[in-house]
Amino acid sequence: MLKLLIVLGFLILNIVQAKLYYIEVKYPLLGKESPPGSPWPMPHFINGTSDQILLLRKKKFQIKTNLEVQCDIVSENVKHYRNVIFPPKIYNPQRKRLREHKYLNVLSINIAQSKECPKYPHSNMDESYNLTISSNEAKLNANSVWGALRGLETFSQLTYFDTDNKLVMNDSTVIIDKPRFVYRGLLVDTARHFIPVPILKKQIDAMAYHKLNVLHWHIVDDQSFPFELKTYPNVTEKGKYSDAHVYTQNDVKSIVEHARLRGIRVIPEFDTPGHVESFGRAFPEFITVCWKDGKPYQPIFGVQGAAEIINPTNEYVYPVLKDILTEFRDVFPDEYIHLGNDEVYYECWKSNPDIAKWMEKMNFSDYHHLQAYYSSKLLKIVQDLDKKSTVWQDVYDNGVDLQKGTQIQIWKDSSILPEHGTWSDYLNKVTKDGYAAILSSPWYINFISYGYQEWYKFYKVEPLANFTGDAEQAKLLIGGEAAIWSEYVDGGNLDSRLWPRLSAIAERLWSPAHVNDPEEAKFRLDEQRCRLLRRGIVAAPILNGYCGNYEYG
Ligand code: CP6
Repeated sequence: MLKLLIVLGFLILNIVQAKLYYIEVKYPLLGKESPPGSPWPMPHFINGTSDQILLLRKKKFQIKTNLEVQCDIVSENVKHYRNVIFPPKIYNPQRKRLREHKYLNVLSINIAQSKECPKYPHSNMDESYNLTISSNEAKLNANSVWGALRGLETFSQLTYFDTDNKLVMNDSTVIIDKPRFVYRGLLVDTARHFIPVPILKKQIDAMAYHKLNVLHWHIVDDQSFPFELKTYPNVTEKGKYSDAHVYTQNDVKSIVEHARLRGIRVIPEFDTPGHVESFGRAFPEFITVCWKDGKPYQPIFGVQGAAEIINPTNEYVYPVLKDILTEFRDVFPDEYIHLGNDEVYYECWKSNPDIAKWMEKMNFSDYHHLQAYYSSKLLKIVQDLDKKSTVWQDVYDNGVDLQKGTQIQIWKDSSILPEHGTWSDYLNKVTKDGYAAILSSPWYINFISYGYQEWYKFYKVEPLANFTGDAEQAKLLIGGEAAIWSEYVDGGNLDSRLWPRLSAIAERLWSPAHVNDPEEAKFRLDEQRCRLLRRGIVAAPILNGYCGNYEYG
């Protein structure tokens, strides 16, 4: 009897252990910590009430819309999300029949503005939506097509593969969602290293997976000028790294088009009067001659800390810049152009005796006046082109009088540049003066360190933590922008530098402020990382790197 009990006990123990082993090895992160199908970024409101599971079948599942006009933004995304939801590579359900199951056969998209197909995403598009999943039908309601796009993304994230490799979704989910900030951007720098067109397009897709909506294209800088200029082909000729490292205007248009379909604006930056070494190769006469020990010398980029900088007293500069900005206007449809105006080192201007004489004539006592003179002229050019400007904060810091519509991007912080104030101080000041501000300082994703995962730091940033203004003033903080300065980045390592670190920032900018616990977020972020792998983005690992039935590479 005792023997029998021992044998039985041993058997039971074995079975339990085997079961535990199965759970641990096959699904180490599923279960309580990481509900499959959890969305990223977290919606404003989400409520799941059922353990019931719905099955989706590629041949039967339909996406319907109420649109009364042809709208490529919607039809293109219905197609795109079908491919995302039913990836050909891994959709291989076992034929095993479940006795009790329900199917989800339809997603009905209802867009309130059913007669409108907007052409381009813009600064105040309505991205709100709500989504209800119930047996047989899922409903996605939005005011505009932009909300429909964001809702389609969330819908796609609610699907997952169950243990039998069947594509499923939990029944009875309700989501009400809207962005916290209207401006959710990424700066890519294609001047330090060129990034091939297909890789940029892939990043645009990945941005849409995170509901990001602005691509700030820092297209030219000191190191190279990869933008095809038709009015001054010599600038591209002398400024490019090689023939292969040029974005033709058709390339640019195809990128803008790709972004448009994903609800992403493309804001180009033509950074002057500093950061112009590559531009200056075709126009050496526009570059300030610096003086040292009573002698003129042309600054050589990077030598003795010198940087080439445009000479604002040369009146021939402005018509050329106007032509170039006109070309920018013609290929970039967004309402904003970024004028840079950062890191203007006055030393060279100060050393030049001709500039000193000119300043005397103009009654300028301070070199801030010279930058103000230059910046105002460029702001006027952009205004005359019917565009609005974004500038780096330096323009504001130097006291330039700016039109109220101008957006100011905050990039300085005492933690990286000890001589400066904190980003919160700058935010307080800029918005107090009535300007719209975009926060970038805490989100340089090109910086890497060792010993901890940087996404925690990016995630924990609370843009309004030290905000001193009232609610009206807070509205002027329109959002944030991560930056991937590309001194050490090109198409080869961009995926894993951007993702999933940028995912953390995307949640900060979309989700309510109270969604800020990294210990909760890490499981969802790990899921999101697996989702990115399945979608062809080689994102870096967060937890143990295990992604169920999916292997990367
Ligand atoms: N390039 C350009 C850069 C930076 C800026 N402009 C930059 C400098 C220092 C830090 C981060 C970015 N690499 N054109 C300033 C906006 Cl810490």
